[in-house]
Amino acid sequence: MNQQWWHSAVVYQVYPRSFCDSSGDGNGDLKGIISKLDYLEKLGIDLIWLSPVYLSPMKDNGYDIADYQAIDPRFGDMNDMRQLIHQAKQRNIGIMMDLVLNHTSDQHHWFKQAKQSRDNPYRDYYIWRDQTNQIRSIFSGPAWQYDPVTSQYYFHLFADAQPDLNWENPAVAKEIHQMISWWVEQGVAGFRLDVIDLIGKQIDQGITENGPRLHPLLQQMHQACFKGKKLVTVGETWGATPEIAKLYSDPRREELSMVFQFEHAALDWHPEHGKWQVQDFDLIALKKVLSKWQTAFDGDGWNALFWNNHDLPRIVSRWGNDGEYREASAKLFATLLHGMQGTPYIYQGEEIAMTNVQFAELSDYDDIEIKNSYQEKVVEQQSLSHQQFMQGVYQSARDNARTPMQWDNSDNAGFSCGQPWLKLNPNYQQINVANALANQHSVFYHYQRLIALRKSSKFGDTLVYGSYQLLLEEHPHIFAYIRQYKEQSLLIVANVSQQTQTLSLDYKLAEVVLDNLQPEDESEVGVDLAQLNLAPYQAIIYLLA
Ligand code: TEU
Repeated sequence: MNQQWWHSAVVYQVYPRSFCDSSGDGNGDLKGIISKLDYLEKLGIDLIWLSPVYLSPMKDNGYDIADYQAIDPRFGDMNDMRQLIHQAKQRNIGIMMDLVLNHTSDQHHWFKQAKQSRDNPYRDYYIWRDQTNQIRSIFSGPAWQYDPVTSQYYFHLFADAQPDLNWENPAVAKEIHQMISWWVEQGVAGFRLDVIDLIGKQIDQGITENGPRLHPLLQQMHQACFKGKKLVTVGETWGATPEIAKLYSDPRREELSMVFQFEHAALDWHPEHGKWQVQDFDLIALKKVLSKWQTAFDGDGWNALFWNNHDLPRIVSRWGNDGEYREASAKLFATLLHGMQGTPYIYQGEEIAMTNVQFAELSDYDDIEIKNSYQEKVVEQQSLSHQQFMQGVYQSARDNARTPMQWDNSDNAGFSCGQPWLKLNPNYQQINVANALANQHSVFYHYQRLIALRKSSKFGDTLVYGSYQLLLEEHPHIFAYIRQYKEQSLLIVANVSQQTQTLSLDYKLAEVVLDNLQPEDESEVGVDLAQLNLAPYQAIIYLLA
């Protein structure tokens, strides 16, 4: 395989509004992020994926962009952005910008112009029709909004305040390429491309995802913006199968470095109610999906590994145990992910095992997806009761990931000295960065060790490039696999349950590399893999003889 610098990188996602507020207006900001760079350097990450900080009316927290080349005043200004890029670079951390290219805000000057008349030069930057079709918005309701000024409908796959760009129009591609190249000149290290699998759509044929124009458009973008530059790019692709993922990330095709696939992330969603009514966790199914992705590429692509992001519930609450075994289960999921082949992504707060939140009132929540879905499912269709929906919110809503970062046990968890834009999780008194840093056995230091292992001369090659082989495929509680590179084999074995599990593995042990329950204890060297006892949520990396 052709080795790339980003193969061994670890990415940390910052959701700026909730990370750290330096100004006291209740919104996180760029200066706040700068003040935490030492913390991120200590964790050991290489890249920050910065969720959108551009000028935005914040209908969807910045995923509705009004100006791609201006910073929203809530977050600071372009000088702060330059400072962030510079200060991060001094710590060998690169900044990945979030490119939202499927749509803009309705406050973008292109859309304001486009709305004025049918013959406005910007009209064709967006998608207008006299008649609608059956396509639905991902945020509920029809994907069409009637505009009385020009008596036509415009198309929006997300909120009506997020009109879709018309990628059929070459002028759109040209403007976007110029904008991306401008960010490259500012010294960013790469990009995350929001819902990129939607840009090749053919609306009149009812095709939104994976449309015929998608890959040609990405190849053009690569030629115009990425080629020959030291950049990393990751696409958000909800509809990717391994075959589709190869189209994006096979280096010979010159499109993207890698994509996020979501097969595992939607594994427990209900066929009809989706995330609002989740089904039981099925470890065998999870192993099957992740193992399929681990073995799918063989050099023709690369995995982006993640449990969490700003759209997903916290992994420790979702499939771990956020009560008695919060720390153990958080470390277990960290071990499983960082033991795999691909580039790991950590979402802010994951490294201290922040949990989901349960606010009493719907009005305590901010997310447009929650509000629109409530309107559709509870108010209009009455297919879920208020209680059922709130249960869904507690399990899967996006705001679970968006409560402010918990830095210490002072007011507002040290996130802000003002009124935070979204309520905090009340558990910040116990779960916070200050506590984590003070305890050598904390989840934070487990992440730090995992990152260090990936970069170590002893195990790095195996963790980054080793082949993957799943063991005990049908075991309902054990997730175990082997990574092998040249002469070295690592066994990663985890007990994803609250009971002790005993198992027998036909391998000889050389060394305990990392044990989530006893990080510094070497006394296990005498362990017999033929008779292995794993405590609840124990996860161990062994070097095999
Ligand atoms: O997310 C895409 C997306 O489809 C999610 O909204 C997802 O469908 C939803 O959480 C599942 O119920 C991206 C961004 O990550 C998200 O924050 C934005 O809201 C969305 O695009 C629109 O830009």
